[in-house]
Amino acid sequence: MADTRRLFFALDMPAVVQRQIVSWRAENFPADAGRPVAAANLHLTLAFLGDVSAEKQRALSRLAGRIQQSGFTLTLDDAGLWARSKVVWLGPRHASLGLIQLANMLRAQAARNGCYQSPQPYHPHVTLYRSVTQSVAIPQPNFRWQFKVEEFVLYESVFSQGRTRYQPLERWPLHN
Ligand code: 2AM
Repeated sequence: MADTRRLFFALDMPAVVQRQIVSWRAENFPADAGRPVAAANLHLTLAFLGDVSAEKQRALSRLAGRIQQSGFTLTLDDAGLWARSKVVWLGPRHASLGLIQLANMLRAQAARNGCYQSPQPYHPHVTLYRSVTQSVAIPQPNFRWQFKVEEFVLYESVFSQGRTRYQPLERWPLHN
């Protein structure tokens, strides 16, 4: 679409956790399990906005800046397969209240500004593989990655030269 950008709000992951996830993935899945998400692209989406005009981006960005919320701890201790969307994911077994509140706020602001929001409940997750092969088995989640979330980020999804890259556009702190 002309003059729009594909945007989403998400949580960044510390580079050290991205690396640990990628080595766990290499040790626990066969090479042909699916299309692995690049380490630098591992993130947890809060609200997907779709293709957004500059004007709508400004409005959503202003609203995001008004959010007053405390930081929280994110724990990734679960993994699963969504067979229909052919995705292998990591996520929290129990999402913290802070995470759910932040995602709900951003999703509500997006919906009020005309960004379609799926009626499906919010399932916080980090996509690990796309286009998974039918037979992929999910290993026991024998991991527990945990980190403090102190900001959230507006990303643009940029597709060029056959690759998708997530470009951070703006960041907002969560308060202590
Ligand atoms: P996914 O990893 O589960 O595919 C950038 O594409 C981010 O936005 C990804 O985290 C992706 O989630 C999410 N996303 C893409 N399309 C979406 C949609 N229609 N609804 C919700 N999230 C979406």
